[in-house]
Amino acid sequence: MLTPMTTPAAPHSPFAVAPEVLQALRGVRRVVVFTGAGVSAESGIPTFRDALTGLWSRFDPMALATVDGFWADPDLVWGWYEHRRVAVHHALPNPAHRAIARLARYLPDVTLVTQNVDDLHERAGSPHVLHLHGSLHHPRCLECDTPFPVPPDQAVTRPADPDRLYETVDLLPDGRRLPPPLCPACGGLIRPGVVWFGEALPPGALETALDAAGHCDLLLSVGTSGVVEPAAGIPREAARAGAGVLHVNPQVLHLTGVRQWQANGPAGVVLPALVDAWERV
Ligand code: BJW
Repeated sequence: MLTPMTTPAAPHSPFAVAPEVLQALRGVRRVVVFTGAGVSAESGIPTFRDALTGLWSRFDPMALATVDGFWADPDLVWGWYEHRRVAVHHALPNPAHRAIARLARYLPDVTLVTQNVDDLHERAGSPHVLHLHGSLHHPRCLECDTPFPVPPDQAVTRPADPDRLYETVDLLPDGRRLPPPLCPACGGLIRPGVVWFGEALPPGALETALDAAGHCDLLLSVGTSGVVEPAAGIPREAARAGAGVLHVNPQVLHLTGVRQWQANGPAGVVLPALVDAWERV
């Protein structure tokens, strides 16, 4: 039976968790939390596909988020990602990240799987985060995969002095083109540590996430459009295995299948209320 819950969250009021959702939370032990860009939206980090504010409404994903785009214009791509990496460093975890970290403190088995390339779950206190799409904070060599450590709070570019690994630069408000540093091991271009379109996910990450989804009682899907494969298969796998799936999203989703619910509102409002209610059931 489809049980939609579409109670809107009024600004500045606690979110009312629907009785059928509370019922679904009762007795749950194994939980997968699956997050997307929406969980970080209230930290000021743009999503990808929201109309007007999403990154892909302003930037071309084929030019910026593919290996071919990087080969075509490495300075454009490196500069864009350095701008985003430093912006994330200055952002703070929001109540949604903190509520998810709190969940793991009283439920026996919580697996946190994120599509996000920021580190806000970790900074909110979640100790083990499975990053399906890599991380802005771990650039590496395009050719030999050697990690290339960077300062967290400053953008870097190729140095004029060949004895140095990089030089730090000030960013302009809208970003700027920056030649990527070169790998000290092989001389290859340093690339962002994220997963671009057409690239494989980090080894073992998808398998671990699918295994957790296939053995959970409930999957909480937070702030994702669910259009990017193979990540979108994770909630599907939980549903296939008989778990309940609860979607947290301000947009009303068109759900099909049994034991699917939605809580419509910003994650930073819905999740603290949900976790409060969960602690009491
Ligand atoms: C809120 C909120 C608030 C707002 N609170 N919520 C099958 C069919 C069709 C295509 C494919 C397929 N299989 C593979 C593909 C191709 C492709 C793909 O999926 N394309 C589709 C888009 C058409 N997939 C790939 O290429 C993947 N690789 C692959 O399949 O490789 C195969 C292979 C195997 C072996 C060897 C070699 C290759 C890789 C996908 C990589 C995705 N990368 C990106 C960019 C990362 C780097 C960067 O940051 O720049 O990852 S794309 C982008 O989308 C990013 C995200 O992680 C990902 C998902 O987006 P997300 O998180 O769902 O964000 P949005 O913006 O879409 O949604 C936000 C949601 O939040 C909305 O619903 C809002 O309403 C909501 N929201 N405010 C709660 N306050």
